[in-house]
Amino acid sequence: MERVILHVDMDAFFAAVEQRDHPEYQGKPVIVGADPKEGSGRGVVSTCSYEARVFGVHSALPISRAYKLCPQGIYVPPNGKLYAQVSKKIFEIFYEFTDAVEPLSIDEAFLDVTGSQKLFGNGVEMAHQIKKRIIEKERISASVGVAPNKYLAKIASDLEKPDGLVVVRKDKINEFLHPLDISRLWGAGIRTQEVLRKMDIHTIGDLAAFPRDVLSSKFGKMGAHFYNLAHGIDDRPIVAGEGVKSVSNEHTFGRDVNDVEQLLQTLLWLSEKVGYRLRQKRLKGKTVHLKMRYDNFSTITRNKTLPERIDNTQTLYEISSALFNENYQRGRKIRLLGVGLSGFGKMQTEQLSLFDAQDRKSKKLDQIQDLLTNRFGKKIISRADTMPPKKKS
Ligand code: TTP
Ligand code: MG
Repeated sequence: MERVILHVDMDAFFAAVEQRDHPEYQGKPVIVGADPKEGSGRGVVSTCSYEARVFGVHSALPISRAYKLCPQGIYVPPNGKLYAQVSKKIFEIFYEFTDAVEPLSIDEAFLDVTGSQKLFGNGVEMAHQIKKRIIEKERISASVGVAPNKYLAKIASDLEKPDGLVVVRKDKINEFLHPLDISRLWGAGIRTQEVLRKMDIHTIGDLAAFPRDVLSSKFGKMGAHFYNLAHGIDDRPIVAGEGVKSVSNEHTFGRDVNDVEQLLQTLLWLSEKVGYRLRQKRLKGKTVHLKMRYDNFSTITRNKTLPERIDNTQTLYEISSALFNENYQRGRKIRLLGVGLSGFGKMQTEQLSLFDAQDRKSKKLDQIQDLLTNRFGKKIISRADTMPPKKKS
């Protein structure tokens, strides 16, 4: 049976919640993040409304830069608790349609709705219903991609943001994929994109014209992966908790980085993402993994096994940053960082199956609550403060 995968992602999530609760912010550039202190503030933009994006403001931009681009913006500190509550409500809506929900972050999930079609209609109908339910219940908008696999669904949800709904039909995969720029290729950072462009590959369609073995000889393991994606092939299942061997997140920098503070901040962000997913899946693991790829593509992986299983952001960050400090060759530029956890043990997977579906659902939903406590809580703030001062590089 052909799979039906939805990727749902809220539009300008934190900013949308602020605009909902403050009607006077509606239609205005709202920037959620650090205090700009009239241009001299430190810290970054968490997110901003689409009205602010036209000024060039975006997530992770230094708040001082945002202030220069958009001094008339409405600057709002993040209200983590509130966003976690809204997230919980949105995930409740997802679980109305299927149990196969794979959370990617606070505002984003994959849903495998293949088996739900008898009850709720086809994928497109469910996408409409989910968007409608979210607006009715939470009065904010989501964008949804409907496709036969995760890769296509994730691209689709992003294409017509905000308030988008893009469907990729199986017989139209090439039409959908081929015109897209190769920056949409998963796993291809700026450097790989440059190499591809030198080979005169600018779109996914250009890439699809290359035989698999040519791509493999040029890009090694990644070559076969690129080939599959260019043909719209992605068989990865939705991982709702059971049967997970490891949970990891990677980040490829737009520009290679040798600034230790920025690298550590990225490790923190990745640890938060991994921790969040672990708690969502009620998984605790023993072995923390760090992956570092230098600008010449040499890749180092290191791991440390702990005496006890963990699932918290703080330990993930402490261990991954210690591995980083022990192994990073100062001054060298890094193109990719990754943090992961494995060693979940058999017990846990067995325990999972002891809960019935309803119980699993409510437990998962409860755990969403802790994400932003971690993100904005005291621990993170004090950890950020103990980071080394920014070096000039
Ligand atoms: P995103 O889904 O990446 O962004 P978004 O929902 O604000 O906007 P879009 O319409 O493009 O999806 O992230 C979800 C939330 O996570 C976002 O509202 C704020 C938070 N976030 C950060 O705090 N820092 C970041 O660097 C990013 C990317 C997101
Ligand atoms: Mg979003």
